[in-house]
Amino acid sequence: MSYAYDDQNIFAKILRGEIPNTTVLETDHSLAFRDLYPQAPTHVLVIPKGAYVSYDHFASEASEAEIVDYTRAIAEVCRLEGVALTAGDGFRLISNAGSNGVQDVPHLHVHILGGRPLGRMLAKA
Ligand code: DGP
Repeated sequence: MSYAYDDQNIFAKILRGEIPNTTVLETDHSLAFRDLYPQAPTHVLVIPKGAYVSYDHFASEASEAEIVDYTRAIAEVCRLEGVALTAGDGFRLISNAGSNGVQDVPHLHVHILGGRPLGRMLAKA
């Protein structure tokens, strides 16, 4: 079965310029912008410009150029936000997928969270 991508999702609209965003970094294949509802002092979303639903979709089907660009963009945002381990106190990278992952926006995004201690990875259900 193939991955189904809905081009009416909010991040597709951001990529088309239909909805504003606060950009942190733009590269050939990736865009990083501030989360509208930040849950930590640093809360940046990084998305590929291509139409990918989830991390497994991207990792399976994206070109090597897209994968390299996206991976490096994430590292660059960590550096720009001062949370990279070269100078900062660290961060958490989260990518939710599907209903069990509680993914609200069906366009691949990683959350980069930092700027305060983030507690344990998962709350007890
Ligand atoms: P997730 O549950 O992993 O799909 O997270 C989606 C995130 O997207 C959530 O933290 C809030 C954020 N978000 C939703 N709508 C917008 C928007 O219009 N602009 C921005 N910048 N972020 C949004």
